[in-house]
Amino acid sequence: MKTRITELLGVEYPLIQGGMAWVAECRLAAAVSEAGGFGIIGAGAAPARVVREQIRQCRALTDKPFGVNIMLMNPEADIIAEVVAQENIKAVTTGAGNPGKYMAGWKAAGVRVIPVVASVAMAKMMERAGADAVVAEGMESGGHIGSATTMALVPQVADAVGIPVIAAGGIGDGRGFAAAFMLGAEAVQMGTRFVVAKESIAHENYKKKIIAAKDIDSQVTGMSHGHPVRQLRNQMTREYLKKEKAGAPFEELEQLTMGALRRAVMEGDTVNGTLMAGQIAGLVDREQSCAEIIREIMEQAGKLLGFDRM
Ligand code: TUI
Repeated sequence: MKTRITELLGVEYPLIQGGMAWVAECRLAAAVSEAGGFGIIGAGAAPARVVREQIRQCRALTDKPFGVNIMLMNPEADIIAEVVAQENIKAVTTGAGNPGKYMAGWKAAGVRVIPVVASVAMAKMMERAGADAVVAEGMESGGHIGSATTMALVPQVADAVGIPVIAAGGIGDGRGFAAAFMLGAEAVQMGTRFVVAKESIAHENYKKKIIAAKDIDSQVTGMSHGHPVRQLRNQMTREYLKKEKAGAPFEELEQLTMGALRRAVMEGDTVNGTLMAGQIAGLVDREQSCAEIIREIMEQAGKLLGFDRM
């Protein structure tokens, strides 16, 4: 299936894997790219040295194109931005901030730039700054979110910019894929469904929680201090939200979440860890290989959108 995004990224399918901190390391990214999607290494909070190693390991696992996501609150974001330019990466996506200051360097190095945005204003600003595409990410997503839903955000961003739009947030199967295209998207980005992929290194306990999750099992913490994060409800979120409601200072709340994503992903701490996941977790019901996930989604979407072969 051809869209401006498959052309831009040199991939078979317009299906991108989210740059999830800790989860999106080289094995997941390589498996998604091998299956015809666009795999992404999520730099998250990792130091630049680790990101470079991950890129090189990914290259050893696949000769297909893949990308890197830079979480702009990473203290080493400036160095990681350089690493991406040096390592001849096909495309970079960014999250949790404005990548404007890196744009010229990436463009000069031939890296495609795809900022994740949560508003029309940010999408327009990124287009003016030279972005090749944007990911319009709705608040159904896991992790750090904006306030607009995917259903409302995607068509408004698609109308506001001329560059291609990738929809994210609440998409977990071929129906979500097809719906995103109806809204004007030319690709989708999925995170939660890939957390439970066979090739995902997320701890078994984390995967089980996503598989067991129902539609309304996620909660948003940190709204009061401007860093809303969607995750599955557990003892930590209950405690956090109780404290947040009582007006606890940011520093006290931060104590609860320090290192908590790593504890969830790597150690399987489902009680005090941060189990980032989107609202679509309720739809995700089993562990499959990336190839199976992508084949299933493209078949279902193909039928709905009226393509024989996607
Ligand atoms: O970045 C994400 N999702 C993330 S990042 C992350 S790591 C983290 N861990 C703990 C607390 C906070 C973060 C986990 N999930 N998605 C992309 C995204 N970007 N969503 C929303 C935004 C965004 C928000 C504001 C993009 C730009 C923006 O602009 C602000 C500005 O600087 O103008």
